[in-house]
Amino acid sequence: MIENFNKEKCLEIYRQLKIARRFEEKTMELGGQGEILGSIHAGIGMEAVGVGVTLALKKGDIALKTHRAHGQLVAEGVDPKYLFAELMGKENGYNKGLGGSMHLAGLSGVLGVNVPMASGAALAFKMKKEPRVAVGQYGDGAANLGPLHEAMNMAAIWTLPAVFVCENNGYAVSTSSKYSTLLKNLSERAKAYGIPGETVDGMDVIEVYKAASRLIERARSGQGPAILECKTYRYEDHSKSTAAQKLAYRTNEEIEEWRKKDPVILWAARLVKENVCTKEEIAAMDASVEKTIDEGVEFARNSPLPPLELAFKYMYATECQGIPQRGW
Ligand SMILES: Cc1ncc(C[n+]2csc(CCOP(=O)(O)OP(=O)(O)O)c2C)c(N)n1
Ligand SMILES: [Mg+2]
Repeated sequence: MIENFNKEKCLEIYRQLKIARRFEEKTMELGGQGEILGSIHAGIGMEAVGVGVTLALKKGDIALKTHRAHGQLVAEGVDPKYLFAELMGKENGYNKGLGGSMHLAGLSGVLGVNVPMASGAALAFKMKKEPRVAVGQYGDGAANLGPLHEAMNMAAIWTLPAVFVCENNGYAVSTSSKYSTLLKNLSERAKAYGIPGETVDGMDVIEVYKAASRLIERARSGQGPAILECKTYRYEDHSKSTAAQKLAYRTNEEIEEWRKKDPVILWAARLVKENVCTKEEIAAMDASVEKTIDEGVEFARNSPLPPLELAFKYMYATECQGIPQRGW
């Protein structure tokens, strides 16, 4: 038993961390082979944040995620096979292959909008008197965008049921947060809105879960929003398109230090050390995750590409010179 989690739940948390990790690693591999076109932002190393937040949500709550959240979606229970199909541009994908990586449900490729969207959703929950909470996630780079502050302030003055989760991985593309803020902890900004702000070890799934569930339940009980900053790290370069940077803007020592805190490896080690499960049970879970990933890739590979007409079907504009009539 760790926290209030029995053995089954502890293993399920391990499955979520591991499948998030393997989904992203496989996605990068497929991208490198040219099987996934376009850019991919991998969150390898950051799994404890998405999984910890997911654990803290109740049915009906929503998490508006960043461009780096494939792993979190898989941990939430999204089927990897349809997600792989979407990333490969196949018709069986969640958006019929038309959206790709940055247009998945609950994800946005536009920085900082997740916080205004979360405040908007939280306002709707409050007006409808629904006991739901909206989580808005953002990075250390996005933390400096204007709309984010406006939306946090409005959430504060209207006591909205929202929690803002800052995934501080220390970099925005290749710019260290040392150059974009003078603050040690970005959660200190909460003071400016008159709301609570906390910083936790974002490599520890239980630390993230404990703080997130406390703040989410606080928001649900009508006490308003809060900021939760999770200090974390991404192992890969910013994206597939910037992989040529080869992490040159970091030191090897820094990378090594963070790898020692690997959230997937540490959780497995803790489960074994605290006699929650055996090494063999961890290995069996790894094999089961691998099977799900392999089957998902095969499903996506064997899925058809969407027909050409579909490219025009879901467009809002129905008339445009030179382009055939289209619409819903
Ligand atoms: C409004 C907006 N400006 C710029 C970009 C280009 N862009 C995409 S990700 C990124 C860096 C984001 O850094 P951070 O918020 O720390 O998130 P991370 O990528 O580290 O997860 C930038 C500048 C964008 N997508 N949206
Ligand atoms: Mg960042």
